[in-house]
Amino acid sequence: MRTQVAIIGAGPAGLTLSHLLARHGIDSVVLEHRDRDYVERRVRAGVLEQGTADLLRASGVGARMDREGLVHHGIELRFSHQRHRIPLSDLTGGRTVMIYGQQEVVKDLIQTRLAAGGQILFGAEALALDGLTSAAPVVRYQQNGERRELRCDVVAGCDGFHGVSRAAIPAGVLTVYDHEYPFAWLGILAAVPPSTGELIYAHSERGFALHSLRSPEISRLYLQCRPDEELANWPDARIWDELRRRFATDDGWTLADGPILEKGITPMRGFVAEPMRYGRLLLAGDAAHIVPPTGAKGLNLAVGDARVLAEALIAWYRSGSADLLDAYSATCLRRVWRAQHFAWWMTTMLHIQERESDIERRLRLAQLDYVASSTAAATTLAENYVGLTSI
Ligand code: RFL
Ligand code: PHB
Repeated sequence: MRTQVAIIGAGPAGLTLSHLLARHGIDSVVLEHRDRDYVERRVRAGVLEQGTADLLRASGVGARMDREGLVHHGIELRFSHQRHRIPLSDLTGGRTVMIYGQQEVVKDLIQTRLAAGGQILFGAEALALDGLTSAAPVVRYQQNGERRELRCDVVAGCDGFHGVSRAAIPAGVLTVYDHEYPFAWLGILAAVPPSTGELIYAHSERGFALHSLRSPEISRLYLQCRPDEELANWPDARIWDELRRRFATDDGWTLADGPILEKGITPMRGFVAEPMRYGRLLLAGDAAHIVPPTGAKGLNLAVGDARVLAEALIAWYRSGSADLLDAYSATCLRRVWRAQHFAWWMTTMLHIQERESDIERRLRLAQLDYVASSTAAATTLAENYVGLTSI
């Protein structure tokens, strides 16, 4: 089989890329290791930056998001039992975020691609990439127990952190920056109306907690835990009890509980591999970088990479100019490092560390107090959270 762009991975990066390319008549085949049901059910991110929502809308996949997604104009920071609203829209000239589950974005993109005759091969695992420094790369993959080849002009490695694409780059080419944060998030999806209209990022002496949501009936909550924590130690009652303690305020705010539909533990990591290109292989999304989820940036970076890569490939096919492709890695990395810093800043401001000193604890509270009371500091948070337009 032959295509113009071989895309490995049907996550947000790969699907967005395939969709944007198709709108400009560029042919791609998406290879996805998992089955369709699995990728459409995988619960992950929920916050779309204004620019991500705009891109989906402008490219014709935003209709259901606009019907079912929830537009938010602010978030709450909670610490020392007090609540502080960060008015995102007021601080950013009216920009907003959209609450819409990543798996809903994935569903919309898959449906649009298949309806347009696009090829997404589910259950197709890429095994090896060859000829990446030639003009005719080959992706070797396996589907239904059979080994096959996909020939192409370029390979887009959109296969997430554990995929084969980054691993196909010879040793010594990439510079890797990697940091494992000394904590994880225990996340739940619960069938209970959210106890809040806006997301709550809470810091308490027991650790971080986040109240997010998916719909008027479904809440999504997270709490900081140890990276080696086992779910078996967290029966539902303990989770709700711990969340209640971390969200406690002086004004008697209450957290409603309900049946837990899903729970999972996510380790937290900061990771960047540079450059995001090797010959005819271009990495996009989690294949090239991971951010801790506290900044709500991972999905947005994946979609951002896909946008930049689509523009570069469209220019290359149209005019033969490789200028944008040559600039691809540097263009993306500037935004990636901004997000990496923001995610680190939010994470260190909101989480507690084991064995931290009194001065570290007080410095964090001073930082939180500054963000809650200074327009300049709150604007820094707000413009990064909704997504910077200049980068
Ligand atoms: P994905 O979504 O991991 O998709 C990669 C796809 O590649 C497939 N694959 C292969 N296919 C074929 N052959 C192979 N050899 C393959 N190896 C892998 C996989 O099956 C998969 O389908 O990567 P992508 O597209 O780069 O998207 C990245 C995002 O998924 C990720 O950054 C976000 O989910 C991160 N994230 C958040 N991001 C946000 O912007 N806002 C948030 O609010 C947010 N919250 C989160 C998050 C991630 C979380 N977890 C679970 C890691 C909350 C959590 C809890
Ligand atoms: C989510 O709704 O899953 C979510 C929201 C905000 C974050 C991370 C995850 O920072």
